[in-house]
Amino acid sequence: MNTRKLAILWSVLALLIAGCGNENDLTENTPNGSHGNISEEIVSESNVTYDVPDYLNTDSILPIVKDGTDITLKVMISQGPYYSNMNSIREVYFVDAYDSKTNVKIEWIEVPAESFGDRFALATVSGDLPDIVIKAGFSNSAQQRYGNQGFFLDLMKNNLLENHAPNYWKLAQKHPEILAASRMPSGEVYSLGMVRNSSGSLVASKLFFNKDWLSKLNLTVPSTADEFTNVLYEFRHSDPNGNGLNDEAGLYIKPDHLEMVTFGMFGMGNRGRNNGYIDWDGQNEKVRYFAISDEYRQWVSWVAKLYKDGLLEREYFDFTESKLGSLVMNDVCGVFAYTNLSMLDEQKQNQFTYLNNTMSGKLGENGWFGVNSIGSTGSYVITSACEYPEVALRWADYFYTDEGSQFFYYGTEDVTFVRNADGTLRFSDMVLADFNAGLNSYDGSAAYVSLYAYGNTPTMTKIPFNSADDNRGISLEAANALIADCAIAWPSFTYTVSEQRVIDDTKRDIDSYVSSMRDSWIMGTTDLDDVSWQNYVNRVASMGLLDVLEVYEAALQRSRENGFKDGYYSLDDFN
Ligand SMILES: [Ca+2]
Repeated sequence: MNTRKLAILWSVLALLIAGCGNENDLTENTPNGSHGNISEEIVSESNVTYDVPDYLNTDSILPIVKDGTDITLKVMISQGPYYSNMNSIREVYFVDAYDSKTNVKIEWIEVPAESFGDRFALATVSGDLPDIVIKAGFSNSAQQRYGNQGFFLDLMKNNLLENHAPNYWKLAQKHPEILAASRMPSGEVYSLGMVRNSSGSLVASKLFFNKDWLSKLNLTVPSTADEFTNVLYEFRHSDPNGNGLNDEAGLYIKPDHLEMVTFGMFGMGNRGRNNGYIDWDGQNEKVRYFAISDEYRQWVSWVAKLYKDGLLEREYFDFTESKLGSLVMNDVCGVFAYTNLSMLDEQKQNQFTYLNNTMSGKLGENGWFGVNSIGSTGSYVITSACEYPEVALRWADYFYTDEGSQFFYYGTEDVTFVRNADGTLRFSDMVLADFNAGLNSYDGSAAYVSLYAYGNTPTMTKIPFNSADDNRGISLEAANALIADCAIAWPSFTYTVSEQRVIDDTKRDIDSYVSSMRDSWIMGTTDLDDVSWQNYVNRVASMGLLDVLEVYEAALQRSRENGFKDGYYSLDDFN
């Protein structure tokens, strides 16, 4: 492994690059703040007067603080795979290079992801809080708890977020889901999240079809539920791989992906997947728990029949990505759904095509359940110990610009990455040397450039800067074809403490009962007859469903107050 050599090289390069400066202003907003030594006042466009600490550089987006300023921030990072194997996080190109760009020194506190929760809890007790926490993925309820205890800084206070994270703020104005996802019921925002502003990352599940098999059997990509069932039947029974054996598999699909790609044609899951079986009942204008709807009963009986007829693989409950990969490589799998095609080599990927539109059901219902929200939270938190919150916010805000996004994911052009003729980016041969020599995985090699591996970063997923597998090739084409049929997804909402209790207890129990009934109906261990169904509906009601719905009504109402509007995505939003 050449990583030590790389690390030395990085530090030499960082010195060289530091001299180049970075004058490209990507925002019209002027940074400003309310902390530290006040030397001047700036009036913003909205005529709000605010104070700017004298150490902040206000002439350009970088450096963050003026030359000669001595500011150190303590950043606690939750290290997943790849990073925890390194001798030091400084082996990552980003780390020293960004220090040079910002004039801000970072003292890294490296904590393995497995022990992060305990380690951070200890820091709150010992009073030794870092200034910033990155990649920890704090849940909304954890944010609320630490926020209420005074450990996390409220970024809405003194308009910190608007003034010192102008690029994040601009995205949040364009996509109100961002604040709807992160704003607490009492108004605080404790974290920045990953902004999913690409169709590839929004469409969480894509459905793929073997082109050769379709053409051999004279079939087209399905547009209705019946056509889909027929494709499954013909693939299973008409020897599309042409070996004379009835060896073709039925649909082999992860259970949650089966729901993501088929609920829509049964008229369910019309606000994305972030809130489980909760969606919007447009007719009655209220939230709905659709797992007790007639539509859900029809869906369960359809799946049970696929299972009984062998059109759904018996082992789909125990889905693994590697098994799917091997079924496809052995040419016995003609249809599957997944986030992307990374488990296949490029030649195999090119054998697959995708839906042109979402499939429709008997009454013409369509839509897609497998949709993520643009807004998420928990990737970047500033603690109450931070003396320079405006610096800390600007440190992350850069990653929500095009230029900063490119730097975050890929580093520096002609050093860590090169630009392809079509405008996409790829890591340089030097970065991928270990990968090409078979000594490291692609992601493992990329982790020596960026903090991105395993996600949870304060970034956006805009193309071409984020080129995760979802954002490339046929997976991206499949997402682009569906995105206009996808309703804007509700984010994971925030709850009051008492509402959270209903979600954690009542809803969890209901969901768990619902899953067990679903599985026993699909496998045929319980008959899905009127008596069984009515008992199930009654049981869900008796477990406290009305309380759950009430919580969602309140949460949805708050998200609307934060600007969330129903609508559909448009591909143009992301180009
Ligand atoms: Ca065959």
